[in-house]
Amino acid sequence: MASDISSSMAEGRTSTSATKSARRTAEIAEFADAVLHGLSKRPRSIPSRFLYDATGSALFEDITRVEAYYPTRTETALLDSYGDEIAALAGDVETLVEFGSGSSRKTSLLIEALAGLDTYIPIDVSESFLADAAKRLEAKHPGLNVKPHVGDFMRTRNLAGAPRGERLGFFSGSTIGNLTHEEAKAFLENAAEILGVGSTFLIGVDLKKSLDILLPAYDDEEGVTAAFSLNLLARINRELDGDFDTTGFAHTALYNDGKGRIEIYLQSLTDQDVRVMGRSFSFGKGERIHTENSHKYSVSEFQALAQSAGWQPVKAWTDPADLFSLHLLRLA
Ligand code: AVJ
Repeated sequence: MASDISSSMAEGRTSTSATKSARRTAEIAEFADAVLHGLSKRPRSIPSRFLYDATGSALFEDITRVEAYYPTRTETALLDSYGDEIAALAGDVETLVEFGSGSSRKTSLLIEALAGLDTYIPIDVSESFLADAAKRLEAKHPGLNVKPHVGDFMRTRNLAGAPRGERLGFFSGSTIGNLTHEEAKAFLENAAEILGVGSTFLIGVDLKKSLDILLPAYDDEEGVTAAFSLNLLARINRELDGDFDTTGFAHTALYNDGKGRIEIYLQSLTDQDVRVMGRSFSFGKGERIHTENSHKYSVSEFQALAQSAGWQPVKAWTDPADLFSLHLLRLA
């Protein structure tokens, strides 16, 4: 099909091995640009999406099983408790569109609650994650059409060739917390474009809370989060010919009250020089690289943000300890 071939060049449902290796080369070039630029400017920062290579994504999966990391199990419990009510409010959903291929456990709970669902479209930049997710969900939900869409959901404008149907979007895990308020608004506007008028959108959003709970969730005693952060330096060493001493930097998490977010840094433990792609970077002791933000919202703050992007709040659910929220929105 001609439309499949053309859409697979930049984004689409299938790709050849030539397309895959071209994509890989482009990915490394983009990583190189971001790292060289990010280490040269002050304050130093590298965009958080680069934390999620195959190793980083596997380490993030480990984080979701750490006791101190409450978001995943709390959101799963909310879906388990309120899936039927969410499905009833969303109406006759035919197509579920997931932004990021997500954890199949949470997606399965939602799929089970949506009685009339016939198509599931996960959108993700990683073709291999998509293939895995598709296989698992197809096996678990016989009769469900799974149509993975390879692409960056911040840039995808439409799902070429995908069935129209009544659509429900799903963006779980408070991944939206990685984005600044401005970026989150742009994401919600783009999702409105993709999903279309009449659709609904279910979003998991982490709540503001006591630092006694928040800080350990981003700096667990087992060191899983530290390993996840430090993998960024290991990735630079692997892909960009870097010589970071990964024991010379420490994972640091703090809460920025003004911005309502956890900020994650890698902090140099000594004065040291590091080489990346033949360029040298000097770090003073205590100097840091900003690697990730995790924004927290009250229910009303998130509803106001959604409204500013054209979405109407339908209902929000929270757990008894007020750790996490699920928001159902509608596009009128
Ligand atoms: C993947 C963005 C949802 O913010 O909780 C967790 C990322 N980083 N621990 C979060 C993360 C370190 C996570 N999100």
